[in-house]
Amino acid sequence: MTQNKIWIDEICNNSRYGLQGEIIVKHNSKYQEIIILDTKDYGMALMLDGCWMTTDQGEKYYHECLVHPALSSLKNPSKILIIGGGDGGTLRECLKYKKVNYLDLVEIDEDVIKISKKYLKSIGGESWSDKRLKININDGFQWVKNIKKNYYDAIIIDSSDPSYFSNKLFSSEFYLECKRILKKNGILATQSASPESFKRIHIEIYLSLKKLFKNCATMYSFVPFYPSGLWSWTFASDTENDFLKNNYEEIKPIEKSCEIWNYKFQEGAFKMIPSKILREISILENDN
Ligand code: SPD
Repeated sequence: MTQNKIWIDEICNNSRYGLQGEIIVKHNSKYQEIIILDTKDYGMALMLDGCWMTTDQGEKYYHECLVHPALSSLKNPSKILIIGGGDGGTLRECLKYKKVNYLDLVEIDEDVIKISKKYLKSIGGESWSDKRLKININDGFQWVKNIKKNYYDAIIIDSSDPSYFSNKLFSSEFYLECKRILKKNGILATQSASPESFKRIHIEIYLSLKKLFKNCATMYSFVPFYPSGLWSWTFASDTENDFLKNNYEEIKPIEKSCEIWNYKFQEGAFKMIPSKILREISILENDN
């Protein structure tokens, strides 16, 4: 790294989450400002419109938790939809499952994929050329409306935080379409923001999904440089059985390939619900 190091902060509410490094890319796409910062401790870091999306060294805390609770609970995770996921991390984790034979990745911003392929090689890597992958440059909300019912085994929503163009991906209307295009035993997984920095949004995501699906549960863990560090992922399905019970024979090699996720970690993370969140959810549920 040269001497041109600067600090870049994500400002969320009244707090800053900062990394020091050299700016490698600063580009305005049709949708957003894209920055790649070369940092000493976290490798390349991707920022979209002022929010940290991922870092070479921290991304596994996020992508492993988004994908494995969902895919490892399915007997036959064959057809998968990823909404967003332009850095390739969610894709990489999904492709670890041999039973996945088709994967649609729907990303609205083509430039995020182009830049990630070039500068975040350690994240997407070879996954981008996997024959099972079909990249669709499209709006995720429109995409789900146009798919026939009972189509996917899993839908994985790897969105940015709510903003003027990602808001729709947090709406009940969108979740209802997802439910329609999921197979009977299918599962939806979504990043569900920070219970600390985005408490209202976090609770809304859970309650919206809980209304629509028979089973719904949230797991909590840490993601470096995301606001407050404490993050969450919510899973929903209409199966009669507890979808959090893992019955997948490929699970051991997948656990071995992961840096963060394993089944025991998952069990704990689903129980790690902050008391204040439990209380608020219970009050809101009783109000309705
Ligand atoms: N605060 C950022 C939340 C973004 C979650 N998705 C990021 C994309 C990483 N694949």
